[in-house]
Amino acid sequence: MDVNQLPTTAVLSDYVTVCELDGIKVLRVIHPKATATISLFGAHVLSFQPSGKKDVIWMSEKADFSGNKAIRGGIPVCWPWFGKAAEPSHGFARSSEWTLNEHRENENGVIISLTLADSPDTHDVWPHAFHAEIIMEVGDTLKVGLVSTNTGNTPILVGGALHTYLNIGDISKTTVSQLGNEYIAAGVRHPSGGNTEFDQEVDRIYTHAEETVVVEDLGYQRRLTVTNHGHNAVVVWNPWKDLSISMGDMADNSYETMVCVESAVHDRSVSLEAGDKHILSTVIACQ
Ligand code: TA6
Repeated sequence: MDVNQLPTTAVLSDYVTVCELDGIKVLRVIHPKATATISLFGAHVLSFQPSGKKDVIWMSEKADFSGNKAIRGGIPVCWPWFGKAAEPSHGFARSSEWTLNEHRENENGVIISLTLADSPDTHDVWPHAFHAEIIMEVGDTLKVGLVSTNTGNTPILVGGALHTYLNIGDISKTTVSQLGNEYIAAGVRHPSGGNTEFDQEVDRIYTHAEETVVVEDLGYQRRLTVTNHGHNAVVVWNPWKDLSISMGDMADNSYETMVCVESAVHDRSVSLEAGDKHILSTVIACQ
């Protein structure tokens, strides 16, 4: 996606403009440290490129930007649950319209905060009062924090994931490491050597990963790191060929240049009493 080609609809500051991409409103950050695009639909980071480096975040060339379905690629915000714990899969946050709360900037980068609160629409799928905030810090690295607050009077259980799609040179020359000694796949626990390479579909929930997970990308001759907090799992996903072909919003061979490394609460195990907050975060760096 060439962010410079998108038509500008408003200028918010020296570094932040608003533009439109098909049916969605996008914040475009162009700063000496990095460029990024962030959709208000889903509070979704669409792109992040530190100055002088290749894109760090992968976006599907067939992604749907109509605002009618979740966007394939970027950093979907899966909340208030991960996966198929309830309907819709991965929660409703990634297909909700968020509100721009704040933008700030200095010589190190730009900070953008977006919020979502409960409404009659969210009560239809999840009958709870809440406030959610996504804080994105675009600079040499990309930091994304998801703050969940229980604004009701009864306890709530939340899970979710910052479902980051990383842009890599070649999946067959990529290793993800520091993943710990156990993963869950299709509901079954397996011992793990702590690394994974890819020659078939990988869809694993690593329950004991280190704080920083390393993605060694020989294709682009670079190393990406993903540092997580507030999570209880790191999910690693590559759909491989057959699943890519079956998905309408992925090109058949697109699995070759992406891998998801996700900061996740995979089991809705965060219990928030009235007024409590929880922060799930991820920091993505490129070396
Ligand atoms: O995080 C991995 C995963 O839950 C996979 O099981 C896979 O289906 C993927 O997310 C994408 O889910 P989506 O609902 O976006 O098609």
